[in-house]
Amino acid sequence: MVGSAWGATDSMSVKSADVDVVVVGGGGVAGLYLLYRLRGLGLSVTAFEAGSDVGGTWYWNRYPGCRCDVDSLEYSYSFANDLQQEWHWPERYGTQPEILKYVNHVADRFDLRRYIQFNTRVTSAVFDTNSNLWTVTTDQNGIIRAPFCVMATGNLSTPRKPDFPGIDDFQGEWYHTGLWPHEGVDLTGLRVGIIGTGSSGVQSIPHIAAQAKHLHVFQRTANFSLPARNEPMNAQTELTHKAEYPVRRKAAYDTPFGIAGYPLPDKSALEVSADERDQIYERKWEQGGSISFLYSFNDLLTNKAANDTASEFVRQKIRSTVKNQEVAELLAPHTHPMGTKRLILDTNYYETYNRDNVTLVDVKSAPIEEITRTGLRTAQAGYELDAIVFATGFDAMTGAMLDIDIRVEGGPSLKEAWSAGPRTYLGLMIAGFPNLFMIMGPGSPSVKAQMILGAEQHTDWIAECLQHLRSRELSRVEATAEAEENWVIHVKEVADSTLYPLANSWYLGANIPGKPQVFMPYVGGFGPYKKKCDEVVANGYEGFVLRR
Ligand code: N01
Repeated sequence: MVGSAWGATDSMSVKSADVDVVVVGGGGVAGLYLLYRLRGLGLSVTAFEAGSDVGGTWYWNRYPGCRCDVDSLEYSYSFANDLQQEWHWPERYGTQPEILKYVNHVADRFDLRRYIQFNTRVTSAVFDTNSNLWTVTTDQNGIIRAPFCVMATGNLSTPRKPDFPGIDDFQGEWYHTGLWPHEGVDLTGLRVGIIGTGSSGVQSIPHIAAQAKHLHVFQRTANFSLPARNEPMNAQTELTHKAEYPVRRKAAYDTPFGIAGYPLPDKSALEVSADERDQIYERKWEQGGSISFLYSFNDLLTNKAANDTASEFVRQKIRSTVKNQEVAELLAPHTHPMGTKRLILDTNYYETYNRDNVTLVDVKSAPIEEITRTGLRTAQAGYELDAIVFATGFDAMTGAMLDIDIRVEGGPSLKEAWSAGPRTYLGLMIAGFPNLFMIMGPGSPSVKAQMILGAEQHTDWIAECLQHLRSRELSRVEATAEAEENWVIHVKEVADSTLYPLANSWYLGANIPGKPQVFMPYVGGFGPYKKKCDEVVANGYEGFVLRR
């Protein structure tokens, strides 16, 4: 028994706690900062991590070409100035190995590994209202009790397992991009098929094409992808950025996506002439990056006619890059407005279709029917393959939490509470589940903001909340049903005022058969969201009940 904070006095009912806080998903970028912050408050913490080491998403996603789509100088922790000044990012966008190296460095530098139990998956978390304790059980037969539990389980951490008929009979090797073998995969000289053209597929396709004897890309829905324009880190850019770090990090909190340095547009795409519009798009296209392109005008995500101009610009770029116009037309997206599914950043994606060893197969018109012993068969033809890569995505935002049996004794499980879709207050807590926090849960900006900044903001909020409780000898915090209901309505209203719901995206849960379709991220902007979180605290934790 530790109970350094809540178990310390007789007046508290939590004396049998093993630790103050259990963190589920301790090895990811959020989990590590939680450990740093909570240990800094003098709280005892144990974290569980399914992976054998730190890294979270960057530990699991090791497919060829994997890199971040946010500039590396931005996609990094802001909590320690020494760290951000000393770390050198070699390229504009961090590669997966580079980011993993960075996360490992952070874990070592702040001595965080000692609090993490690796290779351990949490299977259940049950709250007992009498003792005020979460009992957390793991697949290693571990049981630990703590008054508080934080889910840092990640938004894109539950790979969508391929369930194609016949997969077990396939005689070649198959891989999922989100569970890529650590030792790497040599596809040299092989006949490879890849299913899926989201970010993971688009990033890996040029790399796999360079190795494979032949690559068949099985595309169901074409996506919008923009050039990343990756390059070696420019020394002057790095110097200036680092000098401005304190100002930029502060400013980022007040921006729509948690990233500073992009002036907000003040014009509609429909306010300017077609020539001027194309010049602006052209400039952004050359600069690379998704936020910059989305900031071409102020209404690309809210006005369909405005968005049509940007969507068509990208389609034209595809037509002018891909030599075979039938292939170009298949690659040109028509199913959703640009930006309403996660915009992809690529390097040489469309150019790859000009290679002789790459064939695009439309599996919308002729769906994949089965995996065979020697390849796969669509409704139209059979394909002989030595290896299949599934870039089929994730059960996003709720998958990891719903894989755990979370419940309050005598009450409904989380699965039951979320049977019609996730419901949260601020994406931080859930009514009916006391002392259970989430990092970037549904209803928070989460995947629509720079995720490391999002993790820091949520962690800071939780840490301050715990400190507030401890200083007042309180032991329980819970979101009210009313605050949750109002927030759920607000999140939906905000989403409905944009074009996002027009896409069948994983933001909506549309990629998982049977998943309730609820728009999950908060798209009102990171700035307004943070302001709301701060106001809630300033108003005495408005919408929460705090008690002994
Ligand atoms: O997954 P996805 P992802 N038959 O869901 C197809 C982040 N990320 O791993 O659209 C045929 O986007 C599916 O087709 P459709 C980023 O936030 C970031 O690529 O459902 N096809 C789709 O094409 C991203 O958005 C980075 O019709 C099937 C694809 O599989 C998120 O992770 C890098 C199918 C899945 O695309 C997820 O990206 C990588 C079937 N039965 C990922 N089932 C960076 O930082 C599914 N598909 C750059």
